[in-house]
Amino acid sequence: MKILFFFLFFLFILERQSELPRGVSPENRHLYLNKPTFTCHDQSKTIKFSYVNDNYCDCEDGSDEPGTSACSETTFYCKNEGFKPKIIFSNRVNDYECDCCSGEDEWETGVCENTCLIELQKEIEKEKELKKQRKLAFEFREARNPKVFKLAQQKRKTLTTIEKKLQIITQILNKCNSIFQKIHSGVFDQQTQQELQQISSMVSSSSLSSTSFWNQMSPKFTRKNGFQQKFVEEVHKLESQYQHLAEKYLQLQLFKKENLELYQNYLYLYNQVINFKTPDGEYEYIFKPFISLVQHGLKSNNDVTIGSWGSLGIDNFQENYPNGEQCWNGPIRKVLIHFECSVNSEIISIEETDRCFYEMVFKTPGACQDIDDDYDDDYKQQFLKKSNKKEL
Ligand SMILES: [Ca+2]
Ligand SMILES: [Ca+2]
Repeated sequence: MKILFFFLFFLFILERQSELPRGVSPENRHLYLNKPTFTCHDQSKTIKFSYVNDNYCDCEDGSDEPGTSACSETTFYCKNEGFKPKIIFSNRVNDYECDCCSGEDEWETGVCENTCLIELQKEIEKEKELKKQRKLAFEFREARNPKVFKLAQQKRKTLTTIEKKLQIITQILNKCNSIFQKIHSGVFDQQTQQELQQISSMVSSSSLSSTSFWNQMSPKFTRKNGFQQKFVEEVHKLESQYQHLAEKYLQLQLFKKENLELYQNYLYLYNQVINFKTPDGEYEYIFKPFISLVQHGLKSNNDVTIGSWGSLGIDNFQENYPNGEQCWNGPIRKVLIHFECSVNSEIISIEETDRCFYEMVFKTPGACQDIDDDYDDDYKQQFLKKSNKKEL
C-alpha cells in the first residue's frame, strides 16, 4: 500500500513537472497550475490557460508569456539541465542568439546546440585551477609569513623605543615653548635656567642626538650673546628629529600586536614594492603595502601620494588607504583597494572612479584565505603539521 502511494505520488509530481509551461522557474511553478484558467500575477485578469505562452501578451505584467518574447520586461528561465539554471530577459527568446547553454531560449529558431556539458567541464576545470591556486597561495603565505613574524619581534622593540622618544621630545618641545615665551618677553631668571638644565638631562638620558648646546647647560651656565638664536635653532633641530621619528613610527605600525593579527594573511607584503604602468603610458603607480600608493606622472615626472595606509584592516577583501595628498581645490585623495586571490601579487587596474577617489584591483595570495568553502582541509592540516609552524 505504502509503495503504491509513493508510486502514485511520484507520477503526480512527474505530471506536474511536465505540465510546467516553458520558461517558468521551479519557484513559480505553483502560479501555473490552476488549470483550466490562468490568473495574471498582478491579479488584473483571469484568462484561459491556453493563452499562456500563445505568443500574445494578455497580462499587463507579462506573466502569461514566460516562454516567449511577446511581453516586454519579463524573464525566461533556462533549465540548462546538466549545468546551472539561468534567468534571461524574454526579449532574448528566439532572437537567434544562444543565451542558454541548453539552447532552450531558441526553441523556435533552433539555432543553438546544447553546450551544457562543455560548460560543466569548463566549470570543473576552472574549479580545479582555483583549488590549485589556493593551495599554492596558502603555501606561499605560510612560507613567508613566519619570516615577517620573526622580524616583528625586533621591530616591536624599535616601535616602543620610538614611542618613548616621541613622548620625551613632545615634553621637551612644550618646555622649550614656555622658555621661549619667557625669553621673548625679556625674562631669564633662575627658574628658566633650571628648566634648561632639566631639558639638558632629558636629552642626554633619552639618547636623543645631543649637541654641545644642551651639554653646556650646567648649573654654572650663563647666558651669552646670541643665546636666543641658538636656542631657536636647537628647537628646530628637535622638531625635525620628531618629524623623522614620527615618520619611522608610522612605517612600523604594522608591527603593533593588533595589526599583526588584522593582517596575518598579508604580512609577506611587508617591504614589497609593486609597480603598475597605465596602458596609456600616462602614469606609473608605486604601491608600498602598509605605507602608501603613489602616482608618478611619466611625462610630468611628478609624484602624488593618492593614499596612505591607515591600519584600518582588510574587511571583505577591501581596504581603504585614506589621507592622500589634497587635490587642487578639492578633497583629500584616497584609494579603495579590492583584493583578489592569486598566486602572484600584481596590480590589475587603478581608476579614478570619482573625483580624487581611486579604486585599485590588487591580486595577491593573502586574498585566497576565505574563498575556500570546499577547500581541502585535510591538506591544510597536513601542511601545517609538516611545516611545524611556530607561533609567536
Ligand atoms: Ca498570451
Ligand atoms: Ca536567445
